[in-house]
Amino acid sequence: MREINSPEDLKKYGVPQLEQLAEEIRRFLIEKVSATGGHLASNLGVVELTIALHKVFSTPDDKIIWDVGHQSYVHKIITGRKDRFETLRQLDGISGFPKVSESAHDCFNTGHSSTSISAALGIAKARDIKNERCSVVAVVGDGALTGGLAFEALNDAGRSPNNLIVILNDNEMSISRNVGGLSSYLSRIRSEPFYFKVKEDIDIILNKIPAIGKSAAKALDRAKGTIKYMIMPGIFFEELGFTYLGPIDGHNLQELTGVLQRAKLLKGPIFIHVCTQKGKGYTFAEKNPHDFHGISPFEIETGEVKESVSPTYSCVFGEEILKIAGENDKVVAVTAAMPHGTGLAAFSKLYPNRLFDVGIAEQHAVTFAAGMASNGLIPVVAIYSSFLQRSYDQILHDVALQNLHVVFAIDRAGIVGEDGETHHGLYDISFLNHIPNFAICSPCDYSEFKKMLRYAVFEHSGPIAIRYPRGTGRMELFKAPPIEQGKGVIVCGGKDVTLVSVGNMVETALKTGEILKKRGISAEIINVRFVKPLDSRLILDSVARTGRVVTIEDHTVKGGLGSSVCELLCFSGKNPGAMILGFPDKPIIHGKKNELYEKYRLDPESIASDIMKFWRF
Ligand SMILES: Cc1ncc(C[n+]2csc(CCOP(=O)(O)OP(=O)(O)O)c2C)c(N)n1
Repeated sequence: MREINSPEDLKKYGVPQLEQLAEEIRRFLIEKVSATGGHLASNLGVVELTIALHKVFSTPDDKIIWDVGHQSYVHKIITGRKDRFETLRQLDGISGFPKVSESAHDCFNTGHSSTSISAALGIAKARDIKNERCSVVAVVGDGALTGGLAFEALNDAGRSPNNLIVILNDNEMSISRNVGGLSSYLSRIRSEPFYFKVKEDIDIILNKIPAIGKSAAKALDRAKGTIKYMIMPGIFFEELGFTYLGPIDGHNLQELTGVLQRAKLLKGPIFIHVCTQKGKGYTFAEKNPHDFHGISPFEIETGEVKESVSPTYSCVFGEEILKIAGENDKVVAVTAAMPHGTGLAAFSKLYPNRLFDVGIAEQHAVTFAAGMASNGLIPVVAIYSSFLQRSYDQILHDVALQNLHVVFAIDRAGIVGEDGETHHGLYDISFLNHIPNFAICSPCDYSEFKKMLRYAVFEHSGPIAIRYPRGTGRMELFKAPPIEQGKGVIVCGGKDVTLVSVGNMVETALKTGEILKKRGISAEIINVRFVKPLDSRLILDSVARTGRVVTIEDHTVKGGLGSSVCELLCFSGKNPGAMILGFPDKPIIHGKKNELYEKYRLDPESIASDIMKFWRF
């Protein structure tokens, strides 16, 4: 690929050379992402848009905010990080999302959807208050536009006097096909043969129609409004207060640079509707943009993923919930734009009327589920831990205070690996732990997971969350008794130290116990199963026997299992001193999961050594 070490390098090129550059960047992306894994299809779709942005605007002075940020690879390539692409998403390598700490060209960190317009408006306001001059551009996908936060920001930005450019990258896809009324509206605009020039023509033609008399003038005004409404693309955004430009072919550099230059000169909030193709330029990704949205390392020639794929927790959830739905037709499933990621694809085929994909709208998903529960259904809401953060108030106010029977299937709980700090599911226990009426449990293997799901749907009443990790787990770690609310199990007896763990960390605790055994220390291992309510009796009795307690969790040390056990010990008046093991109270970087466990001393070897040191065994 030609030398592009900063945006200045491409400013000297004309459109034909930029088109060649686009091809080179596509080849580069395919080669690099095939080795590291990452978000390929979204990036292939924005190659020309990103080049055009850097041709017309000048970062870091001008600000570009990438919504979600998974499509920022081309921006990274252009802004001096090309040579670090082998390290993409690897431990100590460059992130898969914009990071202010990584480059001055990244002005705002993203990772979760629908934040860009709010952030851009804030940056524009600050610019104007400080009397600075720069352009501020938010790039938001049509999927991200389904998030409520994006609507809140459009509503505010549209009536703001500040210069701000919002670019809608409309590829008709979220991770799966996009959903909802706005998406249908955008599709209609896409299929209209209008371009922004036409809009001006409409205005000119309408203004030329003469009106005779006052009432005729009024009627004509109304008629003009209706005509405009029917035929003008983007009227929705115009009505919000934006100047709408589009739709634009997002792979035509001539058109793109033209419209961006025009937008740069216009005043007030501007909305540019750019149409792109997800996966553009790589046949496998074009045909299957969903699979190439976020992909593991793959063979370029065949598009096949390199590693063998064994069933994950999400798959087990998908299979079991399908069986459960077959047994009770009140069971419905809700996803916020992740039917595949959460394992609900088969459910959507078999029970299309009982699966609700609400778009990237986690808040709505939860209150919507609360509504269904209040009217007699049993909703199972499957959302990744980090995205559930969005729904805190809906969980508390709409579900828990009314004690509604909503089952939360919290996928990707714990560290997720390469997606890094914005995506780690490290906070769900702490924000659910103090919500009244809520139960929180976590399975240590697939067998326990299926039992917990059945328990949650058929036996529990009130809100309950089951948290489970990204990736694969064991079929059956040990023969487990049936699930009982708030009851844990001792999986291995011992006399020197009590290891209290939950979920995937039960296996870590068992391995730690084996290492300790070889060093002459006998550990009692408890799988608490429920973080809330906690099996106080089981823990206190064990600690009374061993005199030492260690908690191990795939979660931040603040407000999780460890905090609950400490509270228990304090309130019981028998506090022997405890070791609380989990992730520290700071952002956790990206890298492979096992590398991160080792880095943060949550692998069995490190835990065993730290226990030995702590109690001077
Ligand atoms: C709050 C939140 N929910 C879910 C996701 C997972 N997610 C990442 S990208 C994406 C789809 C985004 O679609 P779009 O904005 O159209 O971008 P595209 O990939 O199509 O370019 C989703 C659902 C997220 N990042 N944040």
